[in-house]
Amino acid sequence: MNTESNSLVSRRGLLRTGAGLLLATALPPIPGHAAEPSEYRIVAAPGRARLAGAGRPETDVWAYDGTIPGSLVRLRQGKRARLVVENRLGQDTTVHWHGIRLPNAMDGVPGLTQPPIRSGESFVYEFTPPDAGTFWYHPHANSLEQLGRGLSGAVIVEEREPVAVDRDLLWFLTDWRLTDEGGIASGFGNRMEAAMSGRVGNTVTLNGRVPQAEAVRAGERIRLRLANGSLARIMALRIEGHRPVIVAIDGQPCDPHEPEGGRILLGPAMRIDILLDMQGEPGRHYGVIDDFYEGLTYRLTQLAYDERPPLRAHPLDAPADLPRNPLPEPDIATADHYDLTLQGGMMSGMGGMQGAGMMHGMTGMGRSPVWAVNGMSMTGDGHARMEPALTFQRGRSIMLAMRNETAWWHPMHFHGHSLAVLSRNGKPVPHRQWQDTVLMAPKDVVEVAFVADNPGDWMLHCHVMDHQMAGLMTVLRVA
Ligand SMILES: [Cu+2]
Repeated sequence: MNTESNSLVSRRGLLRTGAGLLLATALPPIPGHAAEPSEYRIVAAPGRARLAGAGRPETDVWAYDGTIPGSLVRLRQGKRARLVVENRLGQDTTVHWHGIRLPNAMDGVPGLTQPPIRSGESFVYEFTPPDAGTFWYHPHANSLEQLGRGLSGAVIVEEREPVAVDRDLLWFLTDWRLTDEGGIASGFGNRMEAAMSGRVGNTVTLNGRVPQAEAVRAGERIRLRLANGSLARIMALRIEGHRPVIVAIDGQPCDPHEPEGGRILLGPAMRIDILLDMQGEPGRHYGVIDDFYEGLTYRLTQLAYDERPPLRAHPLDAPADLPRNPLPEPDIATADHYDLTLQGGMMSGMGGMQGAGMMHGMTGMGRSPVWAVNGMSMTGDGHARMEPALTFQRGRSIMLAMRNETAWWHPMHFHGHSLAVLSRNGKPVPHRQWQDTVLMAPKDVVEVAFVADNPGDWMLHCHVMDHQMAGLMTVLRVA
């Protein structure tokens, strides 16, 4: 099998799905020109998209390069990237390159790491991605509305050597709350939702369309990159008749393993790469089911086998392991220990935010807080004068115990680092899992560790956007 030509084919296929590239100047990697940076020009502007398919009304969206999701940004591990973002939104924005370990000044948090990009202006992001994997990009300004109106896209950082699969697919999943007329429902920042599960919508798109089916062939091995770009919707995906193998979480390779109970749990902002050997029967269809919310099970899409005989008699023999990224291993024995406690929300048993000691450290703009981290509430998107909740000594190994004292799920995202997930509720977490977004169930206690090797002030926040805006956010400093 010629994996290089396969990966080139899928690269073109992926670029085609990000069509409408009038404004994008995506330069595909050129062999033999290693010194050339990967260069993109990305324009954030209002646009229109046919999310629900033919026969359904178009939706007014805000988009990167006029497409939902935005242009696929394809970078190479260890190779300099230059990303020019032009703002034509009519309001401030920034871009956060979610999960990529980059210099603080390139992290895209307005006030904290850069001035906001004013409408009509541009900002140049330049960094060298150290890790291969599946990442994404989105605004960190007026985040709830800008993300909720469509500003998001995937970043794929290619491994130095191609991975042995027949096809490399991306499913970028986005949840929308659409009106009957096809518009995006207003009411961003509803206080009741902010205190509960956040703005969960009514329409899920896959690569910008309400999905029908994914055409597959028996016998092929697919690397499927799942990314959840939703504001609040958590997903638990099952693939009928198949046994997916998780090979990477949040871009970081793990020991290949089947998901617990066959359900792939994917919180907002999380990415999971799976290897899928297509062992179904030619001509048959198999559902991909999301059953996270009780009573709200739906079929996301289906795998539609064509009639051709299997590509190969037995599943591909190549190992499922992806090459590891150069993450620094924390030294658990000598690590500095810290606690982060998530508080607030409805049914917290504390009368919402009336609990003792809450809100004393409130900073932020506008909205009053509903949530807190270690008794402090930082609301909004990030801004100047945020005092760090914790300060880590640069180069030290850090052990962080995160406690969810609330009655709600929270995908907790830390910028600028990947976290080794050690234990959950006292039980060791297997398969060497590293994450930048750790999904915490109600009352979960999760221990993570990392080396504080990236200097700067970094956001740590919930990626349910309503929760972030309403106070579930803080700053951690590496100095
Ligand atoms: Cu949350």
